[in-house]
Amino acid sequence: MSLTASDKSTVKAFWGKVSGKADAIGADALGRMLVVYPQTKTYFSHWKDLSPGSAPVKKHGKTVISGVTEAVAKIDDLTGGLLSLSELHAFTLRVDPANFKIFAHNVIVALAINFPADFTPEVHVALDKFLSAVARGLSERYR
Ligand code: HNI
Repeated sequence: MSLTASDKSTVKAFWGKVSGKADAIGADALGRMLVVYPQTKTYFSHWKDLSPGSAPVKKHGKTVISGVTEAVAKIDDLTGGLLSLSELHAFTLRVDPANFKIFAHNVIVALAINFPADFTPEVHVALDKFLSAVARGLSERYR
């Protein structure tokens, strides 16, 4: 299902509220993913500590969520906007694209927990569609 104009403005408005806490959201989402879906740990085996709240989880959480923030800015052309990141994950990092959906789920959980009042069903569906579109964009270079 593609993002409607209303979904896009809902995502942008919500992200405006979240942006001050984006780094913490990224770290929370990444830490959760590594615990709940331990198969994702293989990509980060070069880190010293993969537990929630560890230095590398915080650092990389910040990196990944800044990619999501960029995607919000490029919401009208996610396929084009995410091409180089897709290329990196496909050919250099060799991340199985199934993991993009897993990460999206963890971002949703982290957002719902940290912004319970703002996380209305309308925000939930708009974010779900947006993060699915991000996962699709990141998967573009795999085929
Ligand atoms: Ni991802 C590096 C963005 C999902 C594994 N990733 C990055 C970087 C960005 C980024 C930005 C840094 C690029 C650079 O150095 O130029 N990653 C994103 C985004 C998503 C995502 C926006 C999803 C929304 N990445 C994932 C997932 C996995 C993943 C789901 C694996 C489970 N990414 C990596 C790995 C690296 C990485 C591995 C390199 C990290 C390192 O420490 O070397």
